[in-house]
Formats: sequence, structure tokens, C-alpha cells
Amino acid sequence: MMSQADIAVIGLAVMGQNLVLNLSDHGFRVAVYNRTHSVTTDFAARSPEAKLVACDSIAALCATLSVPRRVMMMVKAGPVVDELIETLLQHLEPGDIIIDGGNTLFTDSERRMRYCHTKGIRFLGMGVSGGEEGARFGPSLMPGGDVQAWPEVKAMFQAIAAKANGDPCCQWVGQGGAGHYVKMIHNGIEYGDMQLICEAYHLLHQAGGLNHDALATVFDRWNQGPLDSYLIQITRDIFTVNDTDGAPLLNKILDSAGQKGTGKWTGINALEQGIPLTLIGEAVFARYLSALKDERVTAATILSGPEHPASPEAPEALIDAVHDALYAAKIISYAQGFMLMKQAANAYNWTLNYGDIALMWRGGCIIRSQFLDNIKTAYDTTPDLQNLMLDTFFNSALKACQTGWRKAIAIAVQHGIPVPAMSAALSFYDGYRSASLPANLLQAQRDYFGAHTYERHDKPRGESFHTPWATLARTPSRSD
Ligand code: NBP
Repeated sequence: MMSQADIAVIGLAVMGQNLVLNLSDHGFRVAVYNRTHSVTTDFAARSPEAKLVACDSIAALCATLSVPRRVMMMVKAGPVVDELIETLLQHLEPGDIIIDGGNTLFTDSERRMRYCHTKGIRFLGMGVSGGEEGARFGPSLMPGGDVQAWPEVKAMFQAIAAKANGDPCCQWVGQGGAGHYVKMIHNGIEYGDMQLICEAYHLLHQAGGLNHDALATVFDRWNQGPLDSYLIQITRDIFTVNDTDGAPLLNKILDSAGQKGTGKWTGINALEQGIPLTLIGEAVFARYLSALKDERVTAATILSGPEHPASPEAPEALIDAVHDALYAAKIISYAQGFMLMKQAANAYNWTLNYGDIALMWRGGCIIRSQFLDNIKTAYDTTPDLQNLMLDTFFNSALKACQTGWRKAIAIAVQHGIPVPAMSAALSFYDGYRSASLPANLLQAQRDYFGAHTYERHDKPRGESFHTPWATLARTPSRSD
């Protein structure tokens, strides 16, 4: 008789299949099931070396597992996950574990964990990042949910996860939906990083006149320094790919961006939590603006740009300025992302370890970068760091980049090139470092039209004042 399986995977599309092969490589026997059974049999036939148990029903899948049963779902997020949980509950016993590795909204994982708990089942919501290759050779895994389940799966998931300096990019995140929450922030940051790189490309191409070969060289150089990351590396590669006619393939791709919604979730959560997540917000909006392709094509013939076109920039100076703008804005994006996680930890009663989160993103996932080592060091050194920007390393980096950052944005403005994420980052930085902002006027306006009251500098916080503004207002003197 075949020995029992260590874990089951339901859903054998690209992610499920690659995770199964990764588990098998690490010595785990995996029971597999897919809604369309031919996918299961084809996969088993194509993977004769793998330690698989191909099952044609969920009942058979559960029957083949060692106890406590560990069942991982790698299916589309949404109602299908609830349906699968209902089916699984018919075949599992108290103490068994269900893991959702899909891109699930964290509130759904919260709800499912509570529901499974009422049935005696331990539920984990685990963010998985790294796409097909990550799943196959080492993903970033962000597990959260029922903490009682963690010791039962820890060794297995840490074995298959990516490693950063020898440490697994898989650490316990927190109760309930914390794992999927951190995955959501990861995806939001991914939106921000990608948008910043697109803005750098736009500036260098349009204002500096760099062609694709020159861009590839610049990105290759940037990948040797503090911007060293997977996204810079793949962007460098993209610049080198030509179409069959020898022209850069990139120029033939329609400039209308798609999205699956996780960046939007991050933005919505930031609005709900009252955190100024401006860069990721702009990155999501930039995708929406790009998708208005037909409207933009029409507007391009009607709306004017700068009256006197700026002369081309000296490439080397521009390259340095854009590098600094990209690096500084990236720091702001991560600072904002960690601000949101800190607020969420308070709101949802999680104890998040920010150094561990940086470690989980250090390898295996799309935002992996050398820079995350510096974030890990910052939070390991000062776990209650108020803001990443206040860490000595990042404060110095922002100081060093500031001149180039402002210059790059000024050049963009002069050339009429949109840089929503880079400029939102700079405005946020200037706002955050301002002891005074014009919100005094805003409070006066609110009090004027809505009697919303205001506080005063010269009185204790919490004391409210109201002024009959219309009664006291004087007619301004006119010079003419
Ligand atoms: P998909 O998101 O395309 O999901 C398709 C899989 O779900 C197929 O195996 C399908 O079976 C199965 N499925 C469906 Br749909 N309904 C089912 C049901 N009622 N019962 C059993 N199986 C069902 O697959 P994926 O791209 O591998 O992604 C899996 C999860 O991982 C998703 O939540 C995704 O968002 C997440 N994720 C994806 C990536 C990535 O790079 N693709 C990265 C990180 C996370 P079928 O063969 O019968 O249609």
C-alpha cells in the first residue's frame, strides 16, 4: 500500500503544479486534486519523478493524508474557496488544517478562520508570491491565521520557501487575516515599484532621448547598486528584446495597463485606516489613467503641454537625477507601506514583526531586492521605529538623493512628462517633515461653513473653539 501523503494541494493550475513539484523536491509526498480531473492525470503523467498521489475526488484526497491532515488550496480567490471549505469539512476531522494559498482578501481569511474554528478545523491564510518560478524553486510565503496550526506546517513551508542569507522567506505573520494582509501590502508595494520604474523609463526616454540599448545599460548599472532588485533586472532584460523585425518589442506593446485588484485593496484599506499611502494610490490611479487609451489619444490632439518645449537634458546628469528620484521615492513607498501595516496591527490586534516581513520579501517574490536587507536591519535594530524615514540609514539616503530627486521632478514638469508616483513621494516627504502645514486654513474653512470647530496652538489640545467668521469678516482693501 502507498504510504500516506504529507499534504494535499487542490488546484493544479500554474501555481499549484509548481508548488507540488517544489514540495516533492523537498521530500514531501503530495496528494493532488483538480476540479478538471484530466489536469490531474496529465500532471501526474508528466511528473513521473514526483512524489504524487493523484486523486479523483476530495474524499479520496482527504483519505490519503496523514493526521493531522493538511490541505492547501491553490484556486481562484472568492466563492470557490468557501465552496471548497464546505466540501472539505465533510471529510476532515477536528485538528486538521486548511491552508488558502490564493490571493485572498484578508477579511475573507479572518471570516474563514473564525468559521473553521467553530468546526474544530485550523485555518491558515497564506500569501504566496513569486509567480510560477517562485512556486517551483522557492516562493515568499506569508502565513497567518490559527497560530495552533503553524507548528504543524512550519518545517514544510520553510523548507520550500526562498532563502535570504540562509533564512527562509517564510515566517509566522499573525492571527486571522494577517498573512493575506501582508501579501496585500506586498502587492501594493509591487504596484508602486513598477510605476516608479515606468516613470524613470519615461523620463530617460523622453527627456534624455535614451534608446533601448542605452536604457538596458543604465538599468544594468543601477542593478549593481542600491536599486539592485528583481524588477530592475527584468526591466533591463525587457529593453534588450526585439520583435521579429528587429525593432524594440516594448514599443509595440499597447500602453494600457491591466490589474487584478490587489493594489486597489491596499489603497482602499489605507483610506479606511487613515494612512497617507500616496505613492501606491498614485500607482493604482496611473494604471486607471493608462487604461483610458482612447480618451488620451483624443485629448493629445486637443490639450496643450508646456508652451516652449524644453531642450533635451544632458544624459549623464539626467540619469543620476532619475536614479536618485527612483531610490528616494522607493524609500517613501516602503515607509508608507510599513506605516499602514503598523496602523493595521493596532486596528486588527496583530503583533507584526516588521524585520521578519522585510525578510519574507527579501527573496522569492516580485519585490525582492537588496534594499530589503536595510529595512530588516532598521526594524531589527529598532523594533518600535516610528517611521522608516527616521532610521539613520534611510534618513541619510533621502538626504543624499534629495537634490537629484527634486531635479528629476522639475525636469519632468518642464517637459510635461507625468511622474505621479515620484512627485507624490516628494510631496509626502515635504509634508511629513513640515512642522507646519496649511491645515490651519482648512480647519478655519470647516468651522466657517459647518461650525466644525478648531483647536488652537495657544490652548491645550482637545479644547474646541468656534468663530462666527461671516460676522467678523472685513472687506479686504483693493489696490485698484
Ligand atoms: P488560477 O487562479 O487560474 O486558478 C485556477 C485553478 O483553480 C485551476 O486549477 C482550477 O481548476 C481551480 N479551480 C477552480 Br477555478 N474552481 C475550482 C473548484 N471549484 N474546485 C477545484 N478547483 C477549482 O490558478 P493560479 O494562477 O495557479 O493561481 C492560484 C492562486 O494563487 C490564485 O488565488 C492566484 O491569485 C494566486 N497566485 C497566483 C500567482 C501567479 O503568479 N499566477 C502568484 C501568487 C498567487 P480547473 O482546471 O478545473 O479550471
